[in-house]
Amino acid sequence: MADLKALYEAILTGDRQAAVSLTQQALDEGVDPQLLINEAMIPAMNEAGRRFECEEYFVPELLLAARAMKGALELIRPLLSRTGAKPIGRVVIGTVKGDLHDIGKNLVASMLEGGGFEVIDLGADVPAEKFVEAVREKQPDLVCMSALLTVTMPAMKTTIEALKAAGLRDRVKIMVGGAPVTEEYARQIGADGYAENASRAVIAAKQLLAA
Ligand code: B1M
Repeated sequence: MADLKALYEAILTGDRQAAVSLTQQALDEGVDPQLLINEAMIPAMNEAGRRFECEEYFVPELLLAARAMKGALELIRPLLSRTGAKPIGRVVIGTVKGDLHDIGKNLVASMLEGGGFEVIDLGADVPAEKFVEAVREKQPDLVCMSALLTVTMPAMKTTIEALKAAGLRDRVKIMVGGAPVTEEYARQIGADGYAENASRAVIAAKQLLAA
C-alpha cells in the first residue's frame, strides 16, 4: 500500500533518499503517479512554503525539500511524458528571467509531453532574448512561461514585448502560469492563455492550438 503520508514527510523534511525509495515503491505497486504528485508531493511543497512564510523554514530547508521533490519526480517524469504518437504541436517552455523555481515548470513540461506535444525546455531564469531566439529558431506553436515570484511576473510582459519587437508575436500562442499568476494578469499582459496547474495546462494548450 503506497505510503502517501511518509512520502509527504520525506519531501517536507528534505529526505531525498526516502522520497525516492517511497516513490519507487509506490510505482512498483502500480500507484497512479498523478496521485503521488497531487496527494503527497505538491501538498508537501505547499507546507514547506507555509513554514518558510512563518519563518519556521529558511532557504536551506526549501532547497532540501526541492531536492527531495526533484529526486522523486525524476522517477515519475518518464511515465508522464511517455507517448509514441506524432507530436500535435511544438512548445517552448521556460521559467522567466530572475526566477529559479523550476519544479512546476518541469511538471507542466512533462504533462505537455504526455499530452502529445514536443517540448523544448529552456530551463529557469530565461531572459526574454532567449525566448525570442528559440521562437525564431525552433518555430514553436506555443510559448509557455512560468513565474513563481511576484517580482518576476513582469518578465512575462517583457518577453511578450520582445517577441512583438522581433516581429514574432503573431507566429505563436502564449500561455502563462505559476502560483502568483492569474487569468486576469494573463489578459492584462497580452498572453493568449493561462492555466492554474499542469493538467489544465495541457487542456489549455490543446484549446489554444485548435483556436
Ligand atoms: Co521559493 N518562494 N524562493 N524557493 N519557493 C515561493 C514561490 C514562495 C511563495 C514561498 C513563500 O514565501 N511562501 C515565495 C514567493 C513569494 C512571492 O513572490 N509571491 C518564495 C520566495 C520568496 C523565494 C526566495 C526569494 C527566497 C529567498 O531567497 N529569500 C528565493 C527566490 C529565488 C529566485 O527564484 N530568484 C526562493 C528560492 C527557492 C528555492 C531555490 C529554495 C526553491 C526552488 C527550487 C526549484 O524550483 N528548483 C524554492 C521553493 C521550493 C519554493 C516553494 C516552497 C515551492 C515551489 C514549488 O516547487 N511548488 C514555494 C512555496 C509554494 O509554492 N507554496 C516558494 C510545487 C510546484 C509543483 O508548484 O511551482 O506552483 P508550482 O507549479 C504549479 C502551478 O503553479 C502551475 O502548475 C504547477 C503544477 O501544478 N504552473 C503552471 C507553474 N508554471 C506554470 C506554467 C503554465 C501553467 C501552469 O503555463 C505556462
